[in-house]
Amino acid sequence: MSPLDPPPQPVCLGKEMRSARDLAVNGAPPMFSQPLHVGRPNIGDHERFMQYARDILERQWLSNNGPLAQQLEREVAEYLGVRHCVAMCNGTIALEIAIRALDLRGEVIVPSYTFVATAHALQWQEITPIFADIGEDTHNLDPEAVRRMVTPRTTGILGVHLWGRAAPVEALQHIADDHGLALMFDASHAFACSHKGRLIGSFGRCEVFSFHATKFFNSFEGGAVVTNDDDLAEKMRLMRNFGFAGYDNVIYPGTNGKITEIAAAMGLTNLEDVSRFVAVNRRNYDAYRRLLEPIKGLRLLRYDLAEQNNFQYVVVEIEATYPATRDQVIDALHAENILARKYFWPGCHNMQPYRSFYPHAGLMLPKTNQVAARVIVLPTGVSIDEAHIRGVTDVLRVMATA
Ligand code: T4K
Repeated sequence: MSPLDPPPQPVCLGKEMRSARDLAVNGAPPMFSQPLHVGRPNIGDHERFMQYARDILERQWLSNNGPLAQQLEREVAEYLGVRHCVAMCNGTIALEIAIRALDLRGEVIVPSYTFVATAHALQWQEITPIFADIGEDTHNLDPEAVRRMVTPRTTGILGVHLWGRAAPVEALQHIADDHGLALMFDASHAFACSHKGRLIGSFGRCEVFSFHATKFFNSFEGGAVVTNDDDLAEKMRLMRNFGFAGYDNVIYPGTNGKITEIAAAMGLTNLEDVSRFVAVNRRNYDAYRRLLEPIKGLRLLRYDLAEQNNFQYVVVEIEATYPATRDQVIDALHAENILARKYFWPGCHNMQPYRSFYPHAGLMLPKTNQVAARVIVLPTGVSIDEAHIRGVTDVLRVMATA
């Protein structure tokens, strides 16, 4: 086999799971033949993508606001119901540019329970991320905790729609209005998710998506800021292209945040399959829910079924009544070739440089610490089916009786 050949797909070996002796951590063979990953990409029609790729090569236009980048912006804006989509090379740069375009400085309030890029996008620009606690059930910012963190140096609130479930948009908007703060959202997880019947994308001053390979909707690497604010959109378009306003005319400090044509081609391909990805994730989520229900001590994170959800994250909390700790569960699953993840442990405040800057931040973040210590994220997406899910839940069922 050449190193470029696709690796064999993980097959559930379907071993009998009667007792703890059947667990791979106790010396039995693993449940899966190959690693079963969290974050396997959702990929649309291969031939459609190849056609786009051939067109790009023929056209010899590879980057710099090419036709596919523009088409992706139009189609994403239309899909989300916003005036502007400014596509970028990744979600982190999109966050940095949005933060800068909003002229945030001093302190910005963020959750600690998020991927570290949310905090880094501020720190990178020497803005202090101030970590506010989350709700134990929502995993999203707790508005009361946010209010407590406002100081004279605060210029903004950066909410995160974690797992695609909306942050408390209205409560955060009230706090922002009361204190004259800009409100923006990291919507990296929330493509095709709604809040009060409206697709996430048009809340706050702007919202930022990641189109990373592991996200519900991917363009290999990529991201976008979406907004209804014409001036803000214009400023961000300048910033992502070194501040160029035409040949030889730089009118703004900028960086290189451009999306490539091949990334836009992947985005356009996958956009056509959004409803299929939702359907598959929903089917997987329902299977997990059915099979996890009888297992005591495991709590599957629920989605509000009155809203649109992408069901991209199968999040399980290991409660104190479960006979194994969260880390023992992770070790046991990994031994079975099930690469479950501890997102977003240990919380940004326990990562560098924040741990050194604010060694006591955890005192204000009790719920963040509790939730981060309980969560595991299980595999889903278009490469996962019910046989895989049965294999995963069989391991968790046997551990519950150990
Ligand atoms: N804000 C939030 C709330 C975010 O979650 C993220 C990204 C960002 C901002 C920043 O957006 P970007 O700048 O990334 O666009 C992954 C992703 O790299 C990261 O994009 C994502 N959040 C985060 C939640 O997850 P890791 O450290 O878990 O990556 P890694 O390499 O361990 O991959 C995850 C799993 O996916 C593995 O099991 C392997 C599998 N995988 C990965 C890739 C890249 C594949 O099967 N195929 C692939 O192509 O961070």
